[in-house]
Amino acid sequence: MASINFKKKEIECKIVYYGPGRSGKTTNLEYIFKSYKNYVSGEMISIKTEGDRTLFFDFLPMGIGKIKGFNVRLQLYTVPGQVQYKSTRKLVLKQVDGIVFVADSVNVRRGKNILSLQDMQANLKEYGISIYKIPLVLQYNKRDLGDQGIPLMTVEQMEKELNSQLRVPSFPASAMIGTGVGKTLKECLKLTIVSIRKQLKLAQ
Ligand SMILES: Nc1nc2c(ncn2[C@@H]2O[C@H](COP(=O)(O)OP(=O)(O)O)[C@@H](O)[C@H]2O)c(=O)[nH]1
Ligand SMILES: [Mg+2]
Repeated sequence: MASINFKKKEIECKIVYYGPGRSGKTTNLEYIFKSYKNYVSGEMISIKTEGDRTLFFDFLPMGIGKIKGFNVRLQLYTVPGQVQYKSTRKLVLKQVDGIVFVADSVNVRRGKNILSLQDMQANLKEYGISIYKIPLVLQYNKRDLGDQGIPLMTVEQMEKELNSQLRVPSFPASAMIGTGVGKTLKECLKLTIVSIRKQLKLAQ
C-alpha cells in the first residue's frame, strides 16, 4: 500500500519494472527520465550489482495528479533480471503499488519471459499479493528489431503465452526508440491510482 505523508500532503506510490534480464527495463526508465524531465523531481540512482552489468534499481520520482487533495509522488524501480538476484527482486517488490512487466519480443527469449513472470507471481505471493489483483500492465519490447531481420514473436503469440489468463492491458514498444514507453507507464499509473483510491476508501 502506498505510504501517505500527512505533513507533506503526499501519497507516495511505487511502480516496479519487472522482467527477465536484458528485456529493456532500464532502457524504459532512462527514456522516461529523459523525456519527462518536467515531472522528474530527483536524481536517477543506479547501483551496480558487483561483477554484473545489471542495475540494482533506478529511482525516479515524478509529480503527478492528486488523490483526495494529496499530491502523488511516484517512484519507479527496476529489478535485476538475472536468476541469482532472486532475493533482490523480492525486496524491490516490497510494498509495490503497480507493475510494468517488460517482456522481450525476441524469439529466443520466449522461455525467459515465461520464467520471469512465474518468478514474479511467486515473489508477490510471498507478500500475500495476487498477480490477478495488483495493477499490472505488460509491455512487449524491442519491436524495432523485427526491421533488422531478427526473428520476433508476434504480438498475438505473446498475448496468448503471457496474457491469456491475466488479461491485463498490454503494449508493443521499443524502449530504445521510445515508442509505447509513455503509454505503458500512463496505463500502469492509471490502474495504480484507481487501486489506491479504492484502498483508501476501504480504509476509512
Ligand atoms: N533494439 C532494441 N534494443 C533494446 C530495446 N530495449 C532495450 N534494448 C537493449 O537491450 C539491452 C538490455 O537493455 P536493458 O534496459 O539494460 O535491460 P534490463 O536488463 O531489462 O534493464 C541494451 O543493450 C539495450 O540497449 C529496444 O526496444 N530495442
Ligand atoms: Mg536493468
